[in-house]
Amino acid sequence: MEVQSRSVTLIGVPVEEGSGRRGAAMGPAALRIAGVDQTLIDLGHDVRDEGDILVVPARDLPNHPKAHNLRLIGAYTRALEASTYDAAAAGRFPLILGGDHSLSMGSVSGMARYAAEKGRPLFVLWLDAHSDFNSPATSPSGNMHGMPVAFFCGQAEVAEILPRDRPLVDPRNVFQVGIRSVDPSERVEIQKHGINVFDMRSIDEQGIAATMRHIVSTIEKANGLLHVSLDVDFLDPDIAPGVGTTVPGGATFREAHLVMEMLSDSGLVSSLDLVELNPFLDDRGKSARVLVELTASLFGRRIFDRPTRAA
Ligand code: EXY
Ligand code: MN
Ligand code: MN
Ligand code: MN
Repeated sequence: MEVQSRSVTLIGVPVEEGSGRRGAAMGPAALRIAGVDQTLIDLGHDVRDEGDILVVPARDLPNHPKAHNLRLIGAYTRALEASTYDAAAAGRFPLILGGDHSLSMGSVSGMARYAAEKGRPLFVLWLDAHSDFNSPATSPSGNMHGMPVAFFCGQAEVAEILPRDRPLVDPRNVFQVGIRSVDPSERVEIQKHGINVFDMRSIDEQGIAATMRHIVSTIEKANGLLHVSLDVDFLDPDIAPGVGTTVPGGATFREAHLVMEMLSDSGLVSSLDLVELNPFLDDRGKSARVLVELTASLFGRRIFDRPTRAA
């Protein structure tokens, strides 16, 4: 299959205050050092790097005991919502270099606004050990990187970070793959709201290829756009130790690549987050390199071209 050349905008988001520990702010730098831009250029894409988003805490937001650093996370959310939307509206592919997972409140909201303007449904593929469906009311930690899915589905309102009438993501359009660490209240909420969960047991039983075929065909039938959010802890800690929330039993190197290769073939993906990379915890750049390799697979790198299947 011929790889379509894309215009890609890199947006660095050095946020770590959603995670409750230091280090993820170095993520964008590590991904650049691992060569994310040149890798995409070598694959034939047009790459523009916007540099890092820098914000000051939003003074109109309250301090909140159960949503730590709300004023700062709120400011990042607003700025990234706008940058992501602007890149997509300019016909470019927003590639977000994180930063902790709270940034997806902004990137997904920006894509939801773009999709709504296009009259197409937005789907989200959440590749993560965690379901990230807490709200300030349910969170055991108060860390906002555990809240983005609830936020962009309209279930984690705490103060007006974004306009309340903004386009939301339908929870039934969210696919979570690789899940293996869910809080008791999240378990209730994700089932109540109809999130599609493919936990690690389901991947063990069905295989990742069948899982991805199902997801891709669902999105194709709906003529949807797809945002992919890749949390480092989706991967097994053996291949990606550079993250603050490792959980054993994650996706293997080949499972993760097959996800990206099948997504690449589908042509459905319109935006990507690379999140939770903590270079301070990494092993000689290993996790940053894996993320860049996976991005290359999503953008068309192949071992061999596949024969075109007969219709
Ligand atoms: N569920 C836990 C919490 O809300 O505190 C842990 C969340 C970890 C989130 C990481 C980014 O995926
Ligand atoms: Mn996450
Ligand atoms: Mn996670
Ligand atoms: Mn609810």
